[in-house]
Amino acid sequence: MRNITTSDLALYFIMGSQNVEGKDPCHLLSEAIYGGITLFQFREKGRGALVGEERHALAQRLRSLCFAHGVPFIVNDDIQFAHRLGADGIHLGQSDGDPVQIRRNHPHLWLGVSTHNEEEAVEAIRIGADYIGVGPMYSTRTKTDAIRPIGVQSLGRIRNHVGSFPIVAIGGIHASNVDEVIQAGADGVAVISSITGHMEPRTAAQELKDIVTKSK
Ligand code: TZP
Ligand code: MG
Repeated sequence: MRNITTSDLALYFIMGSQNVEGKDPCHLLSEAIYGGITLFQFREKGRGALVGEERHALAQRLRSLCFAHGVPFIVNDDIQFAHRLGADGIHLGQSDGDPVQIRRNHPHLWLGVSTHNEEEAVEAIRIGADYIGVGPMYSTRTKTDAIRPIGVQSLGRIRNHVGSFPIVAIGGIHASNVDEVIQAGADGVAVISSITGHMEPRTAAQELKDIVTKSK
């Protein structure tokens, strides 16, 4: 895989079947793609998440959609699964797997790491992450075990610490707060519910993308 760029992070869409509220995940993703998302993360996790063959079948369909449209496809947490799907990358939380070993064994995969402060950010860069997630920016109902929001001030401090290293901000991000997140130093925004929960996911993605582009 080519190196990640900050434009890949502009509108980073995350979804699993547990996020779609009865909608068709493939339709939702294709609408989001037509709306201009720049990257997709498959995150099948939490209450009602699919497992086994059902999870694999859904992931394959979403992976094919991304491939057909040239949208990078990243898998949350599970390196074996990422490998099996031919994913472009893997995203790890602070307590998921062994990022050093994953970096070593899968040099061609993009590696993203969730971080919450300067120390975690510096450590992620040291071990060879390609980008960091920073958040939660605001309160979110989507991730029930999320830590309390760290806010845009913390994002700004992390940005000052890491120079131009690629950062995507996450957590409770909607059209109304994208601008301040970008102003605080994020290269892009990672969202779930502001696209999956919108009546028109394509319009939602277009609007978010537009604000990211204009805020830079
Ligand atoms: N990690 C930190 S907050 C979050 C994740 C996966 C959930 C983001 O969902 P939403 O709906 O965009 O707040
Ligand atoms: Mg994780």
